[in-house]
Amino acid sequence: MPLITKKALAFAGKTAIIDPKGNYTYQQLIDASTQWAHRFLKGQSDLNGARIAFMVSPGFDYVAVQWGIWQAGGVAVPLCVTYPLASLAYVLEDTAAEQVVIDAEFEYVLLNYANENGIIPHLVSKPFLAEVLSLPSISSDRPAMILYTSGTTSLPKGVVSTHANIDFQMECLIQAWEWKETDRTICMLPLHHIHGIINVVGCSLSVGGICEFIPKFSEEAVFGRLLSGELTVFMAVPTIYFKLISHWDSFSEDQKQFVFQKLKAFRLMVSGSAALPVSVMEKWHVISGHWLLERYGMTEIGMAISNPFHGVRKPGHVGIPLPGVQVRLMGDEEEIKEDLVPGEIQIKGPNVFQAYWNKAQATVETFTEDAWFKTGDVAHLDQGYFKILGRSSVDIIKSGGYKLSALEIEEVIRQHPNVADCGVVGLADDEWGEIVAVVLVLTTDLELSVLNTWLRERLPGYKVPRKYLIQEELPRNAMGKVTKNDLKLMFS
Ligand code: MLC
Ligand code: AMP
Repeated sequence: MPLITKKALAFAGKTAIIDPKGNYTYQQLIDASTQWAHRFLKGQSDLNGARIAFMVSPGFDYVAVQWGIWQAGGVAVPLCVTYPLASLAYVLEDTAAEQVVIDAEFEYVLLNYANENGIIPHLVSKPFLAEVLSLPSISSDRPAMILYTSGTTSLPKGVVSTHANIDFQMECLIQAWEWKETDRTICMLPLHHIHGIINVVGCSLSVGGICEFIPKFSEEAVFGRLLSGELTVFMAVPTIYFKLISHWDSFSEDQKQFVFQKLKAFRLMVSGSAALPVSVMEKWHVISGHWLLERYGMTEIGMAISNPFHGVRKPGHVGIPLPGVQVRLMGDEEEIKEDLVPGEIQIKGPNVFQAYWNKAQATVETFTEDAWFKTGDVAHLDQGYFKILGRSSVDIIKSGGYKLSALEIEEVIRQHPNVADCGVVGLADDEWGEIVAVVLVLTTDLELSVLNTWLRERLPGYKVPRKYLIQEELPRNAMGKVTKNDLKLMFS
């Protein structure tokens, strides 16, 4: 039985969640999730690891469904609420989801597909009242969640985390960042990735705090809540800080003073999921009086490295290993111990995921022989602090905090009948970290707006290229391989 649902009992009468539909206590969360568990079980005693997908807007219903799946012994598969059907279908097929929960606003996207493909749909809009019976006892080594992440393979891989992984990932942040029952935070991040799921919602509800949700990020909505004087913790990706800073630039001097007073009162402000530019960290300090706490993580491992809650938060550095997480830097032959020598970050500990779903070979390949997880991120040490220098694969792009695979995007683009070949790269960008760009070789003329619309039906918006360049051919090296660095240069 997951720690989080057990802990919730201790805070039963307290407010847990505030979302656009209302305020909800921990008791309501427990009751609703118990109902969902029975709805999934349909009289069985245990789901025994069946995958239950859900396309539910961030808020009370999302958490109730997630806890319901866990209480019933299922594996939670959260779906991105902005995915086109093709991307949703990939996840549903790959996990062989048996049941899917669909929020009212997404019925038009998914209900027909579920019915046609033998997946039992549950509509959030249809109330359900079950007789409350006993629920299975779930050991912590059982799989709890599958999140999809893009990597060096073309199609996204499902990352299977156990209950023990998730509990540890939350516990180590609660300890390191001193989460408290009195904390109140806001979630505007998508809930198909760990940043929102573990760091924001999971930690907040594990300590009996209040988690507010806004359905979609906007600078106005987030500033509105930041200035309420009610929040204590704020976590976001660098792109969000960049956007908030741009918005703040338009404020009057009096408004800026007011903003400073309100933000200064926060207990903690965190940035992660992509490199935090030093300029953003410094400007946010002017705006709020806070040195943002930058940390480093990954879907497969939760958080691994963090600047200290107390102590120096070093700009441009991601900090020191979190409690209980082992981190090493590996060179070509041996572990690197000296400062300023680059190596791959490798991780060991109870935070590390169990396996890639149905990909035994990829799972084996991502671990060293002595069982360290290979992140593919390159860093060096600088007086005890890790500094991320880049990634070992040029095909991985981070845009707006999302990890994208150039290979996946290329494969989709190549399916267009007018495209002979293409090469996708990430270009450095102040706001998004990187933006997706593509060099196209066409068979016949093609309106780029037509291609863009075609791609939006097949890829989520954040994977669709922002820059296009048409060329006669792609640059290749002596081995005939497309040289991505030359592709990048074409855009400069
Ligand atoms: C959107 N736009 C982009 C873009 N995404 N432009 C360039 N690159 C991108 N990636 C453009 C759209 O075309 C549109 O422009 C405008 O921005 C608004 O689009 P939107 O879809 O409404 O975007 P918005 O809601 O503003 O999204 C920005 C965001 C979002 C930063 C809130 O990207 C986000 O939620 N990112 C967080 C992802 C996350 O949680 N990652 C964590 C992964 S876990 P126009 O011109 O059409 O209006 C992980 C591990 C760890 O990484 O360590 O945490
Ligand atoms: P994801 O696979 O979506 O979980 O993304 C994980 C990747 O995000 C890591 O492998 C890093 O490349 C990147 N990342 C996360 N946090 C940071 C950070 N603070 N600085 C630089 N890169 C980061």
